[in-house]
Amino acid sequence: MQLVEANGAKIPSIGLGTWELRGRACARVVEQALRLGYRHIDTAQAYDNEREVGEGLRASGIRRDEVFVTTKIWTNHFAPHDLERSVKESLVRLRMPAVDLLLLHWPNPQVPLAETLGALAHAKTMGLARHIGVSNFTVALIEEAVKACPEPLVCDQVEYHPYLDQAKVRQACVQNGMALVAYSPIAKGKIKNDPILVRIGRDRHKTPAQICLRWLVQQNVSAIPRTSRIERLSENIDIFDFELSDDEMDQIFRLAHPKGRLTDFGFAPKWD
Ligand code: 1BO
Repeated sequence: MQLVEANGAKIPSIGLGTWELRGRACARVVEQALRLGYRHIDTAQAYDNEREVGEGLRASGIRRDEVFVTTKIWTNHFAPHDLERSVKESLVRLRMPAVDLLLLHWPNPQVPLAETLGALAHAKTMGLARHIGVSNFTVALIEEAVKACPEPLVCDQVEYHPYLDQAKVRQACVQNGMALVAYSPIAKGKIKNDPILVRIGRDRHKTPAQICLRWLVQQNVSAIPRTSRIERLSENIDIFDFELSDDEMDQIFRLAHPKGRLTDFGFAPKWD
């Protein structure tokens, strides 16, 4: 598995996203993914599945230190004291002494960012996380966070797929030595009949989803496709035996459009 290196972290370029996976189905998909070769699992307090992610990992028989596990702190726990307590609760649910990557799930303007980042960095120095980062941060918020955080931030996890232009966020990540981790990397399945991706896929004997994931990985992005279908797991990691040409990469970049964003909430920041 290829790795994305960022401020000391080595993040496997494909991971399993678990947003909206729950209960036994979640544990089963995590177990199966690890058996098939995944070494990166992404969860969050808000997904209500940390317990099952831990169960799936233990059931897989893969050693804990071989798997890169990310969790994210929900915004109502951003006050410093609360943050530490909530991270400890996540670790109890996961049954792990530490996660590999701990993220702030969304910006929360109600709590001063520097205070939350101080607590996040403290969680790292206490050994609760090997690395820390942010999610759903805009360029301005990345810049503010990098300046305010006493420890290096290794990533911004954001929605990214061919229909959403993330050039500005990507650039800010590169400038700050951070990785971009892409959630919804196949646009929640909306790419599957895209004529450009279908055509490139036909030439390459790959599916549109594989073309999409390969396009991300070639940008040094780590992608975390979610699937509840076991057969899709193998498809999503079978992308390391071919390379898209510059022209193919450009054709896919041109698919972005202003209405491409799929995940937006009232509490989201003003996007770039
Ligand atoms: C509310 C969840 C967004 C993606 O992590």
